[in-house]
Amino acid sequence: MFKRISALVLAGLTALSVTACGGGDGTTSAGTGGGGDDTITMGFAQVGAESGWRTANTKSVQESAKSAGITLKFSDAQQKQENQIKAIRSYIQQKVDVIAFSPVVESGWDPVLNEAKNAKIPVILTDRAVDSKDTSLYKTFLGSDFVEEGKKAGQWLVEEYKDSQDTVNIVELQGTTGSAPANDRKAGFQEVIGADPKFKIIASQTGDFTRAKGKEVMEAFLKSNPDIDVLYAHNDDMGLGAIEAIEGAGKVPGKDIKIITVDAVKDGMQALADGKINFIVECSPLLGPQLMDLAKKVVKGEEVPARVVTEETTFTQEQAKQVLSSRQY
Ligand code: GYE
Repeated sequence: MFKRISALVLAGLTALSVTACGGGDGTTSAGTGGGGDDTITMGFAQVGAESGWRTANTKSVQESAKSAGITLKFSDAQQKQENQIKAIRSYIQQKVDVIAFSPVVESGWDPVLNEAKNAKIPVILTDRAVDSKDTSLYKTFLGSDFVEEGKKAGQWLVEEYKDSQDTVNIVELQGTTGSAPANDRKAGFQEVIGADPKFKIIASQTGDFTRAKGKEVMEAFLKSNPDIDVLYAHNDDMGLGAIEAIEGAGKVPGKDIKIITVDAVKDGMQALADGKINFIVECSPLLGPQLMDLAKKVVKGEEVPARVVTEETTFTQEQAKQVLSSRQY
C-alpha cells in the first residue's frame, strides 16, 4: 500500500512514498513512476448496472486496473446514493490509496468527501460530476460534457425539421433524477430547441436509464399523447425499451416517431443501423485507461488537470452501418 507524506511532497520530492505495512514503520522508496513493488489500491464506487453503457464502463475500469497493476476494490451501489456513501466510507476505513467514483446524483456529497479529505485519501470523480462548491474535495473530474451531448441532440433535430413550419411534438425520457447526465442532457437539448417555438416538449419523465422503465414510461406517453413526432431518450437503453412500446402500439419507430438517443452502445447502434433510431450522440464508457493514469499521478502527489473531457462523436443511420462491426461495446 502507498501512503503519501505531504511534508516531503511539499519539500519537492513529489514522487516519494511510504509503504505502510499494517501500520508498521514502513520503508520509504523514492518512486520514479515505474519500478518498486508498491501497489496502489483503488476503491471504486460504481453507480450500478443499469445500462449497456454502465456494463462497458465497469469492464473498462476492471480491465485497465489489471493492466495498470492497480489493486481494485469494486462496489455496485444499485443506483442508490446511500450505498455509494457506505462504500466510500468503507474504502476510507480500509485506507485505500485513492477513491474513484461515479456519483449517482449531483448533490449531497460534501460530508463523505470531507471524511476522505481528512483521511488524506485523494478522490477522483469519473463519468458523473458533483455540484459541490468546494472543489478541493476532489482532485479531478474525468468524463463527458453532457451539456454538449444534449446540444448535439438538439442540433440534429433543428436540422431535421428545418423546412417544416408545423409544431414538432417531443417526448423526453430523462435519465436518473438528479444525476448530472439527466440534468445536463436536458439543459443542452432545451437550450438549442428553445430558440424555435415550433419545438414543444409535450411530456418529460424519468426512465432511470433502464430499458424496463423506458418501455413503461413510453407506454404511458403513448396512451396520453396521440400525436408524438419525436422521442429524445437520455440513453440508448431507455430508447430501446421505448421502441418495444412504440411497436406494441402499432407504430413504426424511426418513421412514425423519430428517435434520438445518447451513448452509442452496440444494441443502440444496431437499432440505428436498422432504422429504428434516427440519431445517436456518442458518450464513451471507456474511461478506465485514463482513470488509472490519473490515479497513479494523484497518488504520487503530481498535479493533474481539474477537468478531463472525453472526446466523442455522433452517428447517423448510415454511419452506424459502417462502424457497427468494429464497435467494441
Ligand atoms: O449515458 C447511461 C448510464 O453516466 C454517462 O449513465 C453515464 C450514463 C449513461 O446509465 O447509459
